[in-house]
Amino acid sequence: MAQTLVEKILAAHRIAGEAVPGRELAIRIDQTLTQDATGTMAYLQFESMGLDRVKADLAVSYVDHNTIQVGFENADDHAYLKSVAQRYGIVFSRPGNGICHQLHLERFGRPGATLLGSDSHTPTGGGIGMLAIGAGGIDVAVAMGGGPFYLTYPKVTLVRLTGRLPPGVSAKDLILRVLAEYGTNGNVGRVLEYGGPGVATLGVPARATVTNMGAELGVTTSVFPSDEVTRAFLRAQGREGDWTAWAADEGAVYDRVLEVDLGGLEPLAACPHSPGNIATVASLAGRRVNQVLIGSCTNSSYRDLKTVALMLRGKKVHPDVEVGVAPGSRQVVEMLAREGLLTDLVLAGVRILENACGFCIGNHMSPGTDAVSLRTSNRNFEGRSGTRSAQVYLVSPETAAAAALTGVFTDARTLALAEPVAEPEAFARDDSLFLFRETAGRGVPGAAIVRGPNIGTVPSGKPLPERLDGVAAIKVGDKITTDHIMPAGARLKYRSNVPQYAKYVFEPVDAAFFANASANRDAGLHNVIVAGESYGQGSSREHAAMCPMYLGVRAVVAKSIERIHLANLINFGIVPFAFADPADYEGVAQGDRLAVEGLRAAVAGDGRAVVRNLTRGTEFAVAVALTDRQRTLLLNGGLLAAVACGAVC
Ligand code: MIC
Ligand code: SF4
Repeated sequence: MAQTLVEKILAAHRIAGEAVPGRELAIRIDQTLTQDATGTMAYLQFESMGLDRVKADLAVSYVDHNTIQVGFENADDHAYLKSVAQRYGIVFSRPGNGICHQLHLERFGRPGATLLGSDSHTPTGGGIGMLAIGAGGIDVAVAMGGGPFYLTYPKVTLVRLTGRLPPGVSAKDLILRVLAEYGTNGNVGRVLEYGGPGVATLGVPARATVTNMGAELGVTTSVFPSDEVTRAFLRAQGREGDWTAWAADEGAVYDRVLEVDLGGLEPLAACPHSPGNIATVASLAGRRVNQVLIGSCTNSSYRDLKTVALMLRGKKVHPDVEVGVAPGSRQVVEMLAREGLLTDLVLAGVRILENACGFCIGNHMSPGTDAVSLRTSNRNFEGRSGTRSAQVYLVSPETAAAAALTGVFTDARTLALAEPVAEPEAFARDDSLFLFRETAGRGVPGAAIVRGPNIGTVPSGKPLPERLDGVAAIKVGDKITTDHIMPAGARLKYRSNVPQYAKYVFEPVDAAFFANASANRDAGLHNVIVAGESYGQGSSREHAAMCPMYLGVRAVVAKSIERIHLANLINFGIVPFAFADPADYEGVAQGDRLAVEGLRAAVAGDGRAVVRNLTRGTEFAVAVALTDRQRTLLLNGGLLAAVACGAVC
């Protein structure tokens, strides 16, 4: 039978389970990646598994998020990550090398392979024809150790592209168009596969922009075929040997098809405060702009930044606009420098930022009060920029450059380059900031691991109690992101220290949560989180489950929960219940005393339970659909606890 590309890659990696949408499938993972903000916990968990080396074909540890180094914490993390990499056979990408997803695409990604990364934008690798998936750190630790990754067998949507992008319109406008169609919730359990004649007109970095921001849809991943364009990209990276052709069979059947004529696209923007809140730039034209930031793992390639440099060449940025450019990697910096394009940017008045996540995660370049900030990154959740009142819009590099010049939203088609920037025949290559390549996969047994005072321990979970006796410690609305649950920005440096980081759980929503939840826990009560639709959108950070677990959270009751966060909750022993009737959400208030008799029995059985609201004298039904493996994890108090007691290996 004719197969989709997704079916082919999954079939080639299947270990167990059925190829039936909705069922659980176990797959082999070829490559793993971590970044520093999730990496320290991932490696602490890997260490606790007692293995002597990594077993995946390739494991890479990147440092790109916490590079600001105010205080000792970031540097402690870097030293720990470096020493772990040496010891266990992991390639270590030093700070200064670039952003994990851009670097992985350039130097390691392989068509047809599977990649699991402890970052939600790992699907960037889909631009090169990989099946690249984001997950919590502990799932990546298991995959590094050679264990399978479990996913729900997906439904596959075909995005069929025709035509060619017009001047001034680029890949960002395509993914914003897809976001306008499908929104940021309700897409769990799907993969987007791109196909059609328009695919051949898009270079690999453009494809990667599209698969990167598939994360904002909430899909498991997105993937492009591997074709002659992919081959040319790998050749230009000196890696043609890694190329193989991958495409869907003629006549493959899809669950859904979205037709997009690239020629009919126009510049778009994701408006505050959601990547799914799409408007045309033309409809915003003339509105003032205070800040323009270009970079992040979505749009920091050579092609993107050369386009910006050429648009700014010989001109000056508007005096009322602060403009920054953060290249994606050293390769990009080197090529911009060699071609004089950095000079163009500097002379135009651009601030050149470090080739790292930087502004995207809100730990620097925060905008001023009420400022309008145009960014080429992928998320504009309220407060993520570091400034609560800022209005962040997500746009293409072309739209960003146009606003940098004019000081207002401007349709980039009016300032487009006469000739689009072509992909180079050869990229500059210097792999000297990748360490331990020679011992990759083997490691250096006995090499010392460096643990500064910022390196904490992973909290261990306790078995699920027979009965839930708790409090609705917080009630939140729809689309609560992991940035709401576990803020990054200025708090990011506490990632390796759970007791410290736990002080900021739900800080942007309810600053009293830590005190209240700690008091409940200390009084022997369980904490429960009550939430609306699409709880846990956004990042893969497992701290959004680990820190609540540390504060005694044993259950979430939500209208719906996003994929990575749901897996993280189970990995940390928190039961992810859904309201059987979403209308019951209205009948619970923050502070209500809640009880579930037979909590263990419900999890061990069909997942159905009744929650008694002791404060109001009411009750409502909840349910959780679990596989046997997930039941075992929850009953034992999470994945690490289940491994420790031998319930899973
Ligand atoms: C993000 O973009 O939100 C992050 C920071 O890269 C996260 C990972 C993290 O929280 O460390 C992600 O996307 O998974
Ligand atoms: Fe880094 Fe931003 Fe990409 Fe997350 S989305 S990996 S913070 S550049």
